Amino acid sequence: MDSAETATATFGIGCFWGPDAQFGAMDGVVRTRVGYAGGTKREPTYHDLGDHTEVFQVEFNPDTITYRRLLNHVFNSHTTQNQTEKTQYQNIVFAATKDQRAILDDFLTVHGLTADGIGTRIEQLSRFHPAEEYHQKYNLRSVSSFMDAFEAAGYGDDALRESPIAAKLNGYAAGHDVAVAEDVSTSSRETP
Ligand code: MHO
Repeated sequence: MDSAETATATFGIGCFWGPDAQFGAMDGVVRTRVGYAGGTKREPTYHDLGDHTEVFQVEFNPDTITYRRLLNHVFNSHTTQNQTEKTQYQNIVFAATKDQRAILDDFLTVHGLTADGIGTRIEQLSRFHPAEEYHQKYNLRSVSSFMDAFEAAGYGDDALRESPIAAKLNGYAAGHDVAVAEDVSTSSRETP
């Protein structure tokens, strides 16, 4: 799959390790990344986050899963009324484009919610700062046989983070159902 055919969505619903795996396992989610967003600090790091929040980013195939479906999962995966004071773990739903914002506004309306009436922050994404390599595909990293295989195949840190297969295996390692397509042998070969 070519990146040009995918769209990208970014959300914060607490520690980013969990949703990285949960959303990575979903049909239509092609790539995942975790990082920091929502603040203004220039070069946030895990130990020096400033005003940023832990977020996850999914690159998805809109023919298989829509932004609206992703919103559905996001709103089922957090409580809109209880916002934590800790900026690091706040719930934030980002819109990256005008189209996403229109879908988000409609989603809220359909569910009887308003941006001002919920604790969840509803914001325009300005910049996504990728997190350190050891936070990417966190669950996958604890399975040494998988990591050994990626290393043997020549994957570096960036390639692992951007790998569609690693996103699925990360979900699998966290215990999520990962659909295995029957036509897997005919899909294009992934190279790091
Ligand atoms: N420090 C917590 C959360 C990590 S998450 C990347 C833990 O060890 O579970 O914020």
